[in-house]
Amino acid sequence: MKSSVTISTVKSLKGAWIFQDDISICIPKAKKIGFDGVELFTASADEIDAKFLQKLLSDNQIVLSAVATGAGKVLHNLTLTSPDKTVRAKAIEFIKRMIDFGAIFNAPAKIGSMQGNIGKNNREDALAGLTECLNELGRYARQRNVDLLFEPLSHLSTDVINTVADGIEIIKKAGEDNIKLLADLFHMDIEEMDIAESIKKAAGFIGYVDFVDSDRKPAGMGHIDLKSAVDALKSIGYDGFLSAEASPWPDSQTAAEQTMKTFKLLCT
Ligand SMILES: [Mn+2]
Repeated sequence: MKSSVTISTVKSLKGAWIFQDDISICIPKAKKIGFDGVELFTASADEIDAKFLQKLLSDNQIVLSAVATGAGKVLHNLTLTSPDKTVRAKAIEFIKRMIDFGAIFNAPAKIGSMQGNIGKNNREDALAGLTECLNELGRYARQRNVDLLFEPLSHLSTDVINTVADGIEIIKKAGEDNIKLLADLFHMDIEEMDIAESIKKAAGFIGYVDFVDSDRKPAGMGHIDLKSAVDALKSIGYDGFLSAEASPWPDSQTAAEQTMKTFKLLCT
């Protein structure tokens, strides 16, 4: 398994990112602590110059593990379950640009909060629309030789897809085998009966793991049984990234170091 750490370049937002600053500052820090990769949350796909990022990555001998698409919702109000067809089309375009950007670095795009919320709209229509969007985006990603990551979120964040089982079901319906499940341990702690059992049932589907503890604390600073989760990942032969998508608690540097300590203890 490989380690990664989240970097947000959007200073106006508060969220579960270990680092929140310019990539020229954060990437060397991530390398120094020992991470194999960095995950980026940016306002849009054209915020960062790809050549600049390429140079930073190669100078620091570190890779881009994934790109997040959540800014499409939080900054631009776009979701894949909007009843408004124009909004859905814009959401798809936003994600396609992120797929393009990630693909330069062989990094998949993450779809989490872009699934939106159904609220009082028709659930069947919303899920059918989401399935269609995932199919289109999965095919788009495949043409660029990258996976697409779909993430169930807890009911505190969405009423669309909350559990690993429902995530697998919609991925199967979308019908593209490069669409992988993103297992976020924070969301799973809220929604799953037994995190390790759910991981085992998701064998073959998991393409990325958000490595985080309860209440979005850095791994090792909460009450999730991370050892049993990691052992379950080992048992299904998972060899992808464990990405620290956690609060910078008590501060970025400590959160990053604590995550790395936990990663080394459990995963190597
Ligand atoms: Mn997540």
